[in-house]
Amino acid sequence: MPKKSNPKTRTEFKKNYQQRRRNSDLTRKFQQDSLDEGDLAAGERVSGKGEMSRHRTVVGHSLDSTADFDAARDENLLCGRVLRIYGLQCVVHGDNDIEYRCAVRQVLKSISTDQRHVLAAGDIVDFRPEGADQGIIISIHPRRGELARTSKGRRHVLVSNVDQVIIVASAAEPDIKPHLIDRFLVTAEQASLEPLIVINKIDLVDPTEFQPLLGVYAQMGYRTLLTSAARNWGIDTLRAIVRNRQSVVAGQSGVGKSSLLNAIQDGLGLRVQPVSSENHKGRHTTTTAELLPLNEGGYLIDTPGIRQFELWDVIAEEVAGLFRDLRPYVSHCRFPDCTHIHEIDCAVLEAVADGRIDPRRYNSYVHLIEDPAASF
Ligand SMILES: Nc1nc2c(ncn2[C@@H]2O[C@H](COP(=O)(O)OP(=O)(O)OP(=O)(O)O)[C@@H](O)[C@H]2O)c(=O)[nH]1
Ligand SMILES: [Mg+2]
Ligand SMILES: [Zn+2]
Repeated sequence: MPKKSNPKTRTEFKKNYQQRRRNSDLTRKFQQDSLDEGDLAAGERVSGKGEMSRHRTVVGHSLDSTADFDAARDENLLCGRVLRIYGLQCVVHGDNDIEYRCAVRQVLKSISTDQRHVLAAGDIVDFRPEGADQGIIISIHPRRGELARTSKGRRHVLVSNVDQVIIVASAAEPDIKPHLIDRFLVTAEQASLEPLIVINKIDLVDPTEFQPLLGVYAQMGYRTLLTSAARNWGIDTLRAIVRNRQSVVAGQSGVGKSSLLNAIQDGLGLRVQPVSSENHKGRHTTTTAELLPLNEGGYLIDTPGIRQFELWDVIAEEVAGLFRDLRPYVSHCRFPDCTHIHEIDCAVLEAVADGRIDPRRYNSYVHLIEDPAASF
């Protein structure tokens, strides 16, 4: 868990302070706050009660100036990560390893207009604990990457601060579907998430069967791993990969995601069921995310809706650029709007013809363009 990185600093109230409180543009607010901090003369310190009342304290990248002022007097602020959200409440995993049920400070809520909720699972927040296990969220740290989808013109952040996505497929039962792996890869590329391709249930097949497929992915720079949750193969490696990172688990039903989670840490996969049924009461069932804290540090996310995140918000013209192996060729086609399917002088088609692009991967691309909503 990253510690709160920004020390408390004092800075002058802005003349237009009252107007700024009504500002609803999150990004602009972030920029303004960081500008304020930049304006600070080094070592500036103010003392005396009269002076105090005319200064405020900036904690991290707080979204609300009055909260900053309160925070100046609050020695007990804690930092933590939002595990899940339900209604107007959320559960925060504090740096002290205690889980707090938190409400979002009223003024913070009013800032949110473009998002359904000002908070997302995965957010790192400063909060004021109340009692043993409750608290009020005061500020949200800037996000480092987010998994979001746009519906009806609104961008909804499903989970923030994700480091990597673990794409789970199974060698058999159900049979491997490389097209589905490719779809997950496209989404991972679009969200700039580092993927890991896991082929589970390797105990059911001859592993050498999968070398050619995995070779193609490895050549593109993707990490791959063969596992068997049933036999405990590859689990130590997987555990090391997820340690101290925030990972989303993606993959078709039945491939063994929950089994892998349980192999990494006893009871982890089992925890998924009851908690996601809590989320089912909410209105946005398909888009709620939940972080599962790992004993050795880090978080896993295995939540319906998140694990089937294929192809949100991807536009056809962008798809070729999101295929790592097609990307180097797309700018060499004769037509700038080439779809790489039927055009003449298409650099992608030429690369397929002379074996520089794997034909199966190219097929995935064509399927994806022709049937973006294909179900598996
Ligand atoms: N032979 C074998 N079976 C496995 C392995 N991993 C999981 N299974 C079995 O595959 C079935 C599905 O496993 P789950 O872990 O529930 O799969 P899941 O991906 O979580 O499925 P959903 O929750 O529906 O998305 C169960 O019957 C498991 O016992 C494995 O490595 N080898
Ligand atoms: Mg499961
Ligand atoms: Zn082309």
